[in-house]
This record gives sequence, structure tokens and C-alpha cells, in this order.
Amino acid sequence: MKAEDAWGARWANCAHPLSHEFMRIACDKESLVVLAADLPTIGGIMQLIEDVGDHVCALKTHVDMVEEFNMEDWGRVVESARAKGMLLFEDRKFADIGRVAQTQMGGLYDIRSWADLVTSHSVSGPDVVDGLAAAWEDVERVGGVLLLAQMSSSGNLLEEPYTESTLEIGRASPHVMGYIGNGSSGSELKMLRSKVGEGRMIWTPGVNLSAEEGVLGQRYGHPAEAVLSGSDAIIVGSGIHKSEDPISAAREYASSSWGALLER
Ligand code: 5BU
Repeated sequence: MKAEDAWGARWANCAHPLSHEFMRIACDKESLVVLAADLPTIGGIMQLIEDVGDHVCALKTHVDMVEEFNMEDWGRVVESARAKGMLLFEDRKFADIGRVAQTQMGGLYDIRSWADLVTSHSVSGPDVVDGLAAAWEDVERVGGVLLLAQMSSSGNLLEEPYTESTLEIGRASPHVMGYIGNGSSGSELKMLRSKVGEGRMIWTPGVNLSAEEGVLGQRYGHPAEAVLSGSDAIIVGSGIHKSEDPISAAREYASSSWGALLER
């Protein structure tokens, strides 16, 4: 299916090149799944990519949870994700002043050199986004930022006025590809979508086909409901990597999210 037909107004109105890249991949794979590869070893992540990479559009990582991290082995992860046609997305949740965020994009993990997308809090103000963009510029790469407008964890402090200020920061920067929304709540997502409009993506963690509650305060909603409420990508971790059959699970999340997009 052609991306502009599947995505409609979103395709026409999103300006960030990586949003189009994502929408194209989603159409190729008939899936809106972003895989949260929350595993502690490089071998485990490699195996997961091998197993489910054909059904997911992006690999979301937390590099700082990987034991014995080194750039050489990480390069293999990056390579195999790219070979499977996935975007690389480091869920770093930056939150410092711009200059420090720019420096943190380098360092041991050198996120700027391989990540296409990163998450950032907006709590420190708009300059954090400029710092992240400057870091990609330093290595002559283009990247996109997803600002946390909502979270899925219970009792989080990202209330409506904070969400609105976050959207203001996002509107002012071409580097902000979109926002993280709370996938566990259709009503919160509809509200967020109505404020965001068509020009930015909303990606949502907090989705699971079977569970309603995760460990330590994680909340879950149904992936199809999230997409129907305005989410453009469902971020799925344990629903896939903790499943007894990750391949079938990835297929189910793919078809549930893709079906909901076509319905939308
Ligand atoms: P789960 O296993 O599907 O619950 O994993 C969810 C992932 O999404 C995990 O990597 C979190 O770091 C990430 N996440 C989240 O769960 N909720 C949020 O509000 C944000 C990120 Br932001």
C-alpha cells in the first residue's frame, strides 16, 4: 500500500524526514510496532532482531542497561537492525541543559553516531533540543527528537499544563519529530492528538494485548485502541520479548496496529 494512502493527513503534514521514513517502513512491513529491546546482553538483542525484525519498524534501546557494552559489539547490533530495515531509537530521556545534552550524545555510547531518534524530557526548556540537534550536526547526521508529552507510568507528574508547554517547545523546533504519549489511555491520547494536530507523530509505550498492569507501576492499554485514538507507533517491550513465542507475538502486534491504522 502507498504510504500517503495509509497515512493520509499525517503523511501530508509531518515535516520531519524521519517521520516519512518511519511511515514508509510501516507500510512495507504492515506494522506500527517499535520494539523495546529491554535486554541486558548484546547476544539477546541480536537474537531478538533476528527473530522479529521483519515485523517491527524501529529498535528502541536503553544502551545503558547493556552489560559489557562496547562500541565494536554494538556496531553489530546497529548493522543487523539496519539490515532488517529498522530505525534506531535510543530512549535516553535526556533532561539536562543544552550543552550537556550535546556532550552526552557522544561519550561512551556515542548515541549521535548511530541513533536516528532519541527521547527527551522538556523539563529543562527548549535548549535541550538544540543541544541534541547540534550533536547530530557534529557528526553530519540527521536525527529526530521525541519529547515526552505524557508517560505511561502511574502517578507520573506530566500533567496537562506540562503537556501543553511541551507541545509549544515541539512546535518551535524542526528537530522535534513528535511526542511520546500515554498508550494506556485512549482518552489521554485523543486529547493529546487534538492538541498536536496532524504535523507531528505520537508514539506510545504502555501497550499490551493481554496485560492491564505491568510491574512497578507500568499501565497498559490495547494497541488498536491506542492507534485509533491517535497513536502512530506502538512501543512494545515485554509483550514481545517476554512472550513464549516472540515471533507470533510480534506478528499479532503488527496486524493489530496496522489494522487499526487502516481503520483510522
Ligand atoms: P514494556 O515492557 O512494553 O512495558 O516496555 C515499555 C518500554 O517503553 C520500556 O522500554 C520503557 O522504558 C519505555 N517507556 C514506557 O514504558 N513508558 C513511558 O512513559 C516512556 C517510555 Br517515555
